[in-house]
Amino acid sequence: MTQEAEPKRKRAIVAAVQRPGVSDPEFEASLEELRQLGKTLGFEVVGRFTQKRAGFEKAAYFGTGKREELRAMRENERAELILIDHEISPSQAFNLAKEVGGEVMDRTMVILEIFHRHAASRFARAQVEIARLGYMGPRLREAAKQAGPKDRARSGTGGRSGGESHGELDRRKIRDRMSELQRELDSMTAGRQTQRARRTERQGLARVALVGYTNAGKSTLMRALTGSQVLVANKLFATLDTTVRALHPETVPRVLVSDTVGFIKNLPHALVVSFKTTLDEALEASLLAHVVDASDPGFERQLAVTEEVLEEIGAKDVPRLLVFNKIDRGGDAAALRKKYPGCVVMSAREPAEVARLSDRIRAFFEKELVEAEIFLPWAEQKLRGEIFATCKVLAERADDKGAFLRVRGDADTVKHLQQRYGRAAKPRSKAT
Ligand SMILES: Nc1nc2c(ncn2[C@@H]2O[C@H](COP(=O)(O)OP(=O)(O)OP(=O)(O)O)[C@@H](O)[C@H]2O)c(=O)[nH]1
Ligand SMILES: [Mg+2]
Repeated sequence: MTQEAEPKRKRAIVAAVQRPGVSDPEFEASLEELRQLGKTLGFEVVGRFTQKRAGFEKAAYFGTGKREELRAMRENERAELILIDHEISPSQAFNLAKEVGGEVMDRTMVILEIFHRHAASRFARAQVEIARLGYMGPRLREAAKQAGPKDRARSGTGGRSGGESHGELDRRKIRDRMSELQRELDSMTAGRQTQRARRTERQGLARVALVGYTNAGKSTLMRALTGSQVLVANKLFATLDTTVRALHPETVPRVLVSDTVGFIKNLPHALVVSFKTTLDEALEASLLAHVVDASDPGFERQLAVTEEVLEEIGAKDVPRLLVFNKIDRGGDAAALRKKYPGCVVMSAREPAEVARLSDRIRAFFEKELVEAEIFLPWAEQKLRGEIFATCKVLAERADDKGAFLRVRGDADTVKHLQQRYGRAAKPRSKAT
């Protein structure tokens, strides 16, 4: 794979076939995004190469004449890499590289490589590796097929058991490694679920998740809303893990904010699947703050892509708060407010606007709150802390059996507390 500590940046050409249904602006935006993705990987993008075509050429993506042109351009520009703005088949990639020279990376490969480099936690690394192996498997098979007879002949004399070819051996290794990683993930998921259950119990259920296209400003808002130090970077897919913090200044009950992995057009399916676990946690939120970069000319497409991915991972029905961010850089605030009623238009750089967003989030959860009375027997006083941490206590009175707390809190939390202490309050004599 591409090396980390390279003295000089690799030169790359972005290339794509424009099919009939794809408009020029859409096509341009997508190529520009691929260029950004390439830059995120540290490549120097030295050229762009396109062809209008009814469809992808079956054997090698571009038509015959165009492959010749691309080869000449690559040699001229001394480019080592061709980045293709679609996911192409293993044999297309193989054939194209053979004719054009250099290394061919398709959009999926580029995104997988970025995720691979940015994955920091054990959890994220395992998720990315599974997705990568799933992607690499068919490509190794293709390489083995192309090496064909030679590969077989070697396997006869080599020390491999059972007469396996290179291809078969690699395939088996990949399968084994994938199931090993999956087991690892499953055990980590179990741990995370317990943690999550504890957290829910301890801290209440008011959760808002920041979701949206990559680079929209989710982590910046997370920092501003919670006063925490999460990673903010002007690169794509800076965040791969879900982090959770309390909305600041803290309220009772607390509102928890989570930051999530960004979305992108044609997010490789393997990544959607493997990041579902990470996103699940966020999607248990009662509110999704969908952050959109209002200053990006392609924001509407990005908004639509995010909605599609949310639907795909089963979050279609979670209430949304649409947040148009980066308005200091550009965008038409009045038009946005008109077209998207109820949206927030803001800049994460303006503390007053962050405070307004914070108020909107609080208001959402306020509406969900209920008022109720919780009875806390004298013997259970050590649990007062939990009530005070999860609900706002409005009034308190007491009799000889215990305390009665008038609280305002999340309906589920209040019910849970009432059941827990209410039961303990009942006389035990009648119980069998
Ligand atoms: N001008 C301006 N820049 C902003 C604003 N919000 C965020 N940014 C910048 O946009 C870039 C991306 O911000 P992040 O918060 O890392 O974006 P993200 O949505 O978390 O991105 P991923 O983690 O890659 O999905 C950073 O350079 C931020 O400083 C804003 O309101 N105005
Ligand atoms: Mg981020």
